[in-house]
Amino acid sequence: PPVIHREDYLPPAWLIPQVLLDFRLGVDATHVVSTLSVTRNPEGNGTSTLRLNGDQIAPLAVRVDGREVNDWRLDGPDLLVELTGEAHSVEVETAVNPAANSQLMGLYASNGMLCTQCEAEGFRRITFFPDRPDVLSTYSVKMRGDKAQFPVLLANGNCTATGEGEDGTHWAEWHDPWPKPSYLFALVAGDLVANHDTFTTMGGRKVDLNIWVRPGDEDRTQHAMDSLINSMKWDEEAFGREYDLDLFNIVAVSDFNMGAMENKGLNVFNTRYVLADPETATDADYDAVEGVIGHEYFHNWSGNRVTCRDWFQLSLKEGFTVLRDQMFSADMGSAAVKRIEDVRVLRIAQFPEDSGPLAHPIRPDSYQEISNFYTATVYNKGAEVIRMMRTMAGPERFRAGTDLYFARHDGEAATCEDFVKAIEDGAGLDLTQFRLWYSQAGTPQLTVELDHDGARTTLTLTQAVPATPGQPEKQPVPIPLRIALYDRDTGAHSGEQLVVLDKDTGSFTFDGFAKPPVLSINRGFSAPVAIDFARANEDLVFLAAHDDDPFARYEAMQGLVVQYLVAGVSGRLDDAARTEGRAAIGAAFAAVIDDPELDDLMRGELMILPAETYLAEQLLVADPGAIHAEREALKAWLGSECGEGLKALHDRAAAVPYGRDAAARGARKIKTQALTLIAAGDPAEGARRALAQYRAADTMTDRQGALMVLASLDAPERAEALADFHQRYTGNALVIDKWFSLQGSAFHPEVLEHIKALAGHGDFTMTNPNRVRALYMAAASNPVAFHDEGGEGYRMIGELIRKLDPVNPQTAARFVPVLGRWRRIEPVRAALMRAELERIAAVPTLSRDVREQVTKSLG
Ligand code: B3K
Ligand code: ZN
Repeated sequence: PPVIHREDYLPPAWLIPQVLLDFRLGVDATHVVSTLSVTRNPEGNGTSTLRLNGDQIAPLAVRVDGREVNDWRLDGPDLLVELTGEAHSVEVETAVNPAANSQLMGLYASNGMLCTQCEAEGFRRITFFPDRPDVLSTYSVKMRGDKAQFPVLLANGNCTATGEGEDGTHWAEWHDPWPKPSYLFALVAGDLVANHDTFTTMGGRKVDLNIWVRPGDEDRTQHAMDSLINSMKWDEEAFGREYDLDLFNIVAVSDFNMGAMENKGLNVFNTRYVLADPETATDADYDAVEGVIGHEYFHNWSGNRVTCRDWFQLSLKEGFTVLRDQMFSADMGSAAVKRIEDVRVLRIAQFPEDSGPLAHPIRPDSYQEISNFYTATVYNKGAEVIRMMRTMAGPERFRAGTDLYFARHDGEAATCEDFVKAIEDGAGLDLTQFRLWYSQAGTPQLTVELDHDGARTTLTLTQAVPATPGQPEKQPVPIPLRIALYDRDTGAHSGEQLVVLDKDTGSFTFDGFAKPPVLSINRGFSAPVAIDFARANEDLVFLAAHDDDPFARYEAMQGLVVQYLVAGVSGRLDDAARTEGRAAIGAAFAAVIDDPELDDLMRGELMILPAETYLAEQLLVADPGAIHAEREALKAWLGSECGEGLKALHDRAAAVPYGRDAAARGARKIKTQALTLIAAGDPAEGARRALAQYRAADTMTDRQGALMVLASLDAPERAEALADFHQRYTGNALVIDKWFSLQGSAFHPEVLEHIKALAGHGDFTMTNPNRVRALYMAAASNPVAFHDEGGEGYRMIGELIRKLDPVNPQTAARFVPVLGRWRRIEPVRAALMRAELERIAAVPTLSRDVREQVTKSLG
């Protein structure tokens, strides 16, 4: 497949100021007439050929200025039309079969309704069009369909007219006044009901808000509506951004490739990010709904009003919008906990990407299939990069920078460079060297040394950006580090400072400490780097107890555990070191369990042990079996060492009544954290308590937490609870997803057998991405299942990829990176993983999506 390079960008030869779309809707056949006003782009190359992209569609008729023409040509999937003048009307007819569209890109059917997904290149599966984000048009849409089958007809913008047709049909016309690229087009037709509310913007515009769901689901939409209203208000206050239409529609669909889509005025959502009530959604689900509703809403400015010039600029909208949704969620709840969660996601999902065969800069240089670049790097590292600019500028100057960015580029298709320039000009920063964060892949490795001599303390920092595919040599990047130095005796520091390391190595000196101070570094995770700093357990215990930066406190706890476990799996722990390491962790843990100053949400965070993938990341070559065993052994030790404290914590939390406030949510969080460790230390006690928690549960948080613990136990209570759960929630797809997922993630000795049985269960289907992910993403992230010594887990994922690829290539490609990690895994497993990739590569009919990921993973 051809490789597309960022350097080859050329402006479009033709522009399309206006589009008229006429749909005759049917689940098996939808007929589309598209009328484009076409004008020559003065900035284009002057060609007379109009290239309209297509994908698995055929032109039924082509008309230029009203007359049918026959001299059009096909170039692969694209339609080429010769134009003689400067401006023409070009009309193309196509027909598509939504029911047969299992890729869920373009126009497809989901539960009898019709909906669209166009980002990045789905519009070309509906009609022929210059399907690139720098062609902006105003859209008028007319759709006609059976009134009983499709009582609700929605598209972008405002509804301008409706009417009844003959033989039970009706129609609606929609007009979106804001020019947009084709990837933001959307249409929905189906039997839907709305939760309706209104919002009045800061400028006094009254906006109608609707959250559309299938009849019966409307009682689970209030949290989404509250989140939407909070988002609209927050964006006015935090970024000065006001909504710009009289209507905002959200539609929930069950078959969806990702989380949600920010189509102008008509966001389409995966049901899992809309529907929530205490009986069926966990507290984490509530947070995810709030975050995704915010994310898509914020795209209205960062993405829609200012869009991307080309897909290499994806992080322009995604990195910035992730930062905005993170800031929003931080303001809505606990900022400290939110930061810890975001860093955990970055470390689990993005660090491995950055150190593997698929590593790419946040602004990639080339791609074969753009769908493969909706990654944790573009999204989450992209957000971290912009967050660093904010840290260096401070909040007010950063805001001046974003104001300038929106003012300068409103209505345009912009580049990452435009964003950096606007922040540079508006915030008054010199970002010359900082731009390397956009062009270099790889997580910078920072080595820290702290020397104390007399009254002078010297901090020496050394950075190295690792080589990544296609980038053997790297330059040093500016690394902004928030630091504090603690006096050991007073337990206080004299103020936080920002140091920026912009060379390979740099030294910073500090005076006034009689004894060597304790360094708190990268506070708030001010830079997305990996830190190598060998420190005494004593210092980490000190910070875990004293640090006034909550992230740094969490980091100290993690550091204690990471140092211990990594030493353990590397065979570097003799009996004495093991005893000392455990004692330090046990003491820190006991302090966390008891500390009356801690709120329970934060306590719950501090009790989460580092993930196995993150531990593997610390090793050049990892043995997943050894990591799992060492981590489980520590859990068991902690569970019995702190057993009494954990049981008391579990009892206290179980007595807190239901509420949505931080205290009640915190209680639910520590309830399951405590239960997990109790079960590790004493499985029988764990099973007993888990079953009691399961039976008494008045929320999904408690019920799922208990069931998760039971699912990993070889106890009689396990089967009983799993059967009850399935029967209780039959018919509720999102909860049945949980049932699949928690069995796929279980650390159960027979988990592979369980997964095989679940794949044959009547509720399993390959055509629903949520269901596929529920079972198989759980399996692929479960070290016991995936890294099974005999290679059974690798074969299972390999087989899934081969089976899923013809159905839904985008979702299939998402499973390749776990196998692509083989170079960092011990040789026996590595060979099995590689063999599985080769088996996939041998399939001649692979999609472009899977082909690109597999080739790069083997390369
Ligand atoms: N912009 C969409 C992602 C579309 C992915 C298409 N493969 C969702 C989001 O980031 O808001
Ligand atoms: Zn986004």
